[in-house]
Amino acid sequence: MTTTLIRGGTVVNADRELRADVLVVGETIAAVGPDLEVPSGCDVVDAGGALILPGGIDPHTHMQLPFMGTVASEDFYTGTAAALAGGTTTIIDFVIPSPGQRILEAYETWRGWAEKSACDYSFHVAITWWDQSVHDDMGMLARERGVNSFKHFMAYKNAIMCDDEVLVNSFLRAKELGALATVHAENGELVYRLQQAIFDQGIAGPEGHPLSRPPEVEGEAANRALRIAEVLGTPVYLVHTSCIDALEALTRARLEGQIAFGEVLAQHLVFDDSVYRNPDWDQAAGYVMSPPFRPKEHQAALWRGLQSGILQTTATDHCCFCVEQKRMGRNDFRKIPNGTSGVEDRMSVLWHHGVRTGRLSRSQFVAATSTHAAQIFNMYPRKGVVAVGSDADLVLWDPNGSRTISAGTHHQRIDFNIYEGMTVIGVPAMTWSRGRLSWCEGELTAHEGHGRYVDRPCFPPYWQQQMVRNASATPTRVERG
Ligand code: URQ
Ligand code: ZN
Ligand code: ZN
Repeated sequence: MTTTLIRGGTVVNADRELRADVLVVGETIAAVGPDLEVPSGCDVVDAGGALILPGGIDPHTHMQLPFMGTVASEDFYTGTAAALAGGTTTIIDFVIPSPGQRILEAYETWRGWAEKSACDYSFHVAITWWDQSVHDDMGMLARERGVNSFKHFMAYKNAIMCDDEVLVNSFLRAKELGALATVHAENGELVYRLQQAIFDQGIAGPEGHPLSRPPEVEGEAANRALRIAEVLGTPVYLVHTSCIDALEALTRARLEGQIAFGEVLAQHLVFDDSVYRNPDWDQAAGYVMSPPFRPKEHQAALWRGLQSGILQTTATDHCCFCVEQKRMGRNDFRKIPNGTSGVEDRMSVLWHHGVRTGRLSRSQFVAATSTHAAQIFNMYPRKGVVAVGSDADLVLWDPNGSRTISAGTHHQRIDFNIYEGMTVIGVPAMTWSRGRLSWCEGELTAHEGHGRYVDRPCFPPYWQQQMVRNASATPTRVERG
């Protein structure tokens, strides 16, 4: 069993910073404090004043996802290895059953794919259709497989889109189980019609993508999902919140005491819709993801959402399609596989554009890249904090180190990088996954199969009471009406 003492650093947790050494014994943090004794046979790492952070948690990835007629190029080994190179030590990916496919069968398939992961992983399970078997399988997954979050795509008509009947059935079931409903909030019917109208006008290039998914389309769906959750008393989590319209709906919900959370992608905080006007087709198509990148004013609002706590987590929606795959939509933007990369770049991008600009404190950075995701998805304090007894998922963070992001040097399995040429200050010097050094000063020593599945228990009865209280509040509202 290895023992490592990380000496002379500053531990940064979501609640505070402290000058402290960190002792790791095997896979667990054994001690945190100043001037720790050096056990015999212990490896000593001199932090040299650098920061010791909890390993990043990316609550939104899609490794090797079969989607839009192709398969995402990143697999669970290469993607988790790249995550470790960027300071992320846990991902939450998605089981996405085809409509009509037994949920449990899809879950077992994804579990098989993920066994090669180099860092720890968990799964949200998407509900893409409904019958009694879905109801029953949700119960089994929640009670026996550590699934406490069920995903709902309100976009992607004629594929994985949920209508209101599926949303209501599934949200109710999630509430019964003490689970979270997570949502991709775009009105898929409107997207479908707008895509058709724009294409019929002769706009076939990537510039048609954002035109077919304006902020109103996300705002409507976000508000609908939040209201359905409010009426039913189901805790809800909006993934990749990208615009003011969705942010306003989330703000209202939270101010009314609803159990509602929001996620923002690192890329939505730094890119705007000008990327789609690039005359180079491949360049513009590389940014096709949903929801699309927005006009700049939405970016500023998203930063304020993160600073003020309306948005709690950051993610990447890491879903890689190489240039050749993107070219499937060469003559029709509707056929460009939706998705962008970023699992290796999220932490540095957020440090550079968040902490170094003064938008986020170092503790807020830790909260947004690790702790909040651990708490919301019930992995805390096993994950998301540098504390005795927690998994030794640690990052030695060099706040002054820099790197220029490039497909030529990244570890992600994709032949371009949306951040190409961006120089960021703030980089992971070393990354440990459950005590195993996997990234050190530019050398990646990730180990295929090292990662473990993370059980995420459903929420305790107190949380369910909360939901009941919310639901019971509804009749009062009706009386007032
Ligand atoms: O919608 C998602 O989250 C998946 C299918 C990735 N693609 C994307 O454009 N966001
Ligand atoms: Zn999505
Ligand atoms: Zn996604």
